[in-house]
Amino acid sequence: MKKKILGLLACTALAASIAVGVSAEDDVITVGFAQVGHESDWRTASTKSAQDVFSADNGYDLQFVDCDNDSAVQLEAVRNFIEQDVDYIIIDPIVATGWDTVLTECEEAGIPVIVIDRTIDDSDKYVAWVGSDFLKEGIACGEWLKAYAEAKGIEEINALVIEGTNGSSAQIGRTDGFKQVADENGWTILDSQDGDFTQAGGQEVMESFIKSYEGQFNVVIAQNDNEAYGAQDAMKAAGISYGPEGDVVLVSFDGNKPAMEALQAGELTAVFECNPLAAPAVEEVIKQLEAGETPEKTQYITEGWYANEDVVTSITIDGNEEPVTQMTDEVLAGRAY
Ligand code: GYE
Repeated sequence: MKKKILGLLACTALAASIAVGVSAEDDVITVGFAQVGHESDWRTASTKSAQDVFSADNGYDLQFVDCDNDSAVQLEAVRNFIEQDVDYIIIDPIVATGWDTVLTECEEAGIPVIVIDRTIDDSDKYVAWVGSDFLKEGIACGEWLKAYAEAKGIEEINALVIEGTNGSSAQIGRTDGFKQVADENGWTILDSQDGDFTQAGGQEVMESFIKSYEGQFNVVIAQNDNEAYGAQDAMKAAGISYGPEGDVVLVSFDGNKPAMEALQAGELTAVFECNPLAAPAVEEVIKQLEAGETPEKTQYITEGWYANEDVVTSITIDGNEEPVTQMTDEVLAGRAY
């Protein structure tokens, strides 16, 4: 329970002699992490990143709860952390709303909350958020598709969207960002359904899309890699070709290594990265708090845009030109996750 002995450690020789009597265990920082679940490769990488950073060797006691995509379980996990009087609470919010009451309880208990990855949209009672700009990811996808369609002579866009878990900020941002560009360009979004960020969900949604819209669509937007794998299976089974050589443009978000390999192999047309390695930035926040400093409240992790071909090499978002990187052996070799 570091926060309770911080004052002592900061003091005089007398305090130092008291601190000598404090066992090594008391220096350990206890961190409770209410993780979304284990639905995707991205999530596995996020969990591993937190376990690596908040390890016993690094001086932490990580209390990890896999909330299995259940908001009630996640609220309960946070309340249990309060009960245990942990030093810090990390929340990756399954959904963006419904947080103010429990965050008020954390505040009253004097436990700083750090939000990671997905955002909380109905409360500001947390010290920092570290994650990705999901709206920008959706816009990037749309801007890339616009440039790609122009370069390839694709005149009409009839898109199907396999959404992530509805109500999560990742789903909301990616949906809104893509829709914004679709509306600007008069594209048709034939349908948009929740695949829950899982491979099974992606496959199920794609199978039902094929039943309803076979022959009518030329773009499938999967809001994460795993849903894209499910969509591939469904399209393969129905004899529908996809990827840069196929009839359907298939894109995903996240860009974990298997997806980047699939991208290079022509099984995906483009990938909009979302970086799961936020834990080092969260540790920085904790170090700043330990030092009595005030961390930046909103911290974005950098990410990039990738394609199988080099027909589109950059896109412009909010007036800024951003590169689109062609997936090659070299780029693949440099990927950290
Ligand atoms: O895209 C998906 C995961 O919140 C950004 O959650 C994250 C999303 C990610 O299940 O794969």
